[in-house]
Amino acid sequence: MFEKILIANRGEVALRIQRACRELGIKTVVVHSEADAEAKYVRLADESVCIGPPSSAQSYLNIPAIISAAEVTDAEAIHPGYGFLAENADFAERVEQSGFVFIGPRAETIRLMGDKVNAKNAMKKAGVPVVPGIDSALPEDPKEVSRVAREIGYPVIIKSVAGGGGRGMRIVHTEAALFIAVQMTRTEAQATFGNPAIYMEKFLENPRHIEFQVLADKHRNVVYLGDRDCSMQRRHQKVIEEAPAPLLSPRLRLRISERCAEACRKIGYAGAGTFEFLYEEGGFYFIEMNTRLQVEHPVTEMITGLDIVQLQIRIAAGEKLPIKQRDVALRGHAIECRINAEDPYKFTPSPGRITSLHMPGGPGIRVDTHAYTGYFVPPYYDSLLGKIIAYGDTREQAIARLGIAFSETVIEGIKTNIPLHQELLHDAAFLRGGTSIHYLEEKLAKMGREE
Ligand code: MV4
Repeated sequence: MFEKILIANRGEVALRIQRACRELGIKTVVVHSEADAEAKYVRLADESVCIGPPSSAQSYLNIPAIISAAEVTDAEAIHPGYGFLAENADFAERVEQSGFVFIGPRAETIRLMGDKVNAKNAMKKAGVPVVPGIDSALPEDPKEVSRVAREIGYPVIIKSVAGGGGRGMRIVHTEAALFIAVQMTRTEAQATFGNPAIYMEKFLENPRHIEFQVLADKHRNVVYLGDRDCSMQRRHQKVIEEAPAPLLSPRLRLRISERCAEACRKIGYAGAGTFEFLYEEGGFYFIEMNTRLQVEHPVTEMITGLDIVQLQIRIAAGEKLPIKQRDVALRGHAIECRINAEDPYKFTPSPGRITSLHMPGGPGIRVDTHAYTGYFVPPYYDSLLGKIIAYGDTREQAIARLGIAFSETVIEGIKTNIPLHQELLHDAAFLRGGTSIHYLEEKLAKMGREE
């Protein structure tokens, strides 16, 4: 096992990774920007290195500075967390070339999944159901493009090959709108990702977002840890996630899980991974694979009793998975509410000093946050302050516990989205479960809170 790990991230996930290291007896180094010098996880780490000014580009995305920090502190491995450099294949490659272990899949795997057309083709070949569409980037010839669109059938969606996570997409309903949309998406793809390649899929009008968590070691052992429903979102920012996905047939869950595990074996996947699907009318359609730890990993930890971050570290160290599939039991229900420092109605960021903070506790409640009374939320980064996660024997119990948790929670000095969560906990459609990816935006529009 490693003696020392460098954490190349900030905020609640830096603290989460630190807790996993501590339990494994591993020393921690955190890198931080000038804006995060006072952060709790920086003080709690065994060592810390300031790697640059507040802007992410000059700190958390500064590859040479992070590798130098690993060198001077004699760390053996680097955990990238989520966001920032977590899915940057060049970073993973440079970490390994510098003699450190990257805690995540091989650079080659990250690169494969970063190309969304290659990822889809690899999954299709491995028996995972994918969204209908073309299996290569779109050609230049407008006649060919309109032939492809007719073949798929309108509405279609045009996406960037190098995109993902909802950036650089366009829905097209008619042939008349096709060429302009293709041109605009290409231009945007070039500007945003430095790669003009785009592809086309059938547009699914009212799906749910359901993802499957897997863990694979470097010895071809794979386990699946069930699914999560992340449909409650606004502008591609998830708000609530839960495991297992409500109202899903156990047979279908098992079938898709096994396909995902088989795909991992086929591509030699190693590490924690998430298969993202759209689910519509009883069918699953793969869209993307995430090759990192996800923000919402705690709901899976709560229903499996496993520590995904510790397992990531053990896999990176070359250990065999300590569990077989038959040892994995999904029990109960877990729901995570993301707490953001933002206006609950306008969604504008709300940085500043937290003058008072009380977090909930009690049966079935887990709080992952780096915030504390007196903490200054810097304006430079994502507004995620932490997560409140509730576990229950049933979905109803998890929801009831979330209600109690919010009644205990106090965050003063900044605005948070807690009022939105409290409203959603009483929403009839949420209580039924199984709402689509459009539900929250439509609800907000009806309440007159958007546009
Ligand atoms: C789609 C889609 C409908 N049909 N693909 C958005 C994020 C990126 N990961 C894929 N996304 C979508 N792809 C087809 N063929 C609808 C979305 C989508 C979405 C997906 C998951 C969660 C939230 C979403 C919000 C808007 C659109």
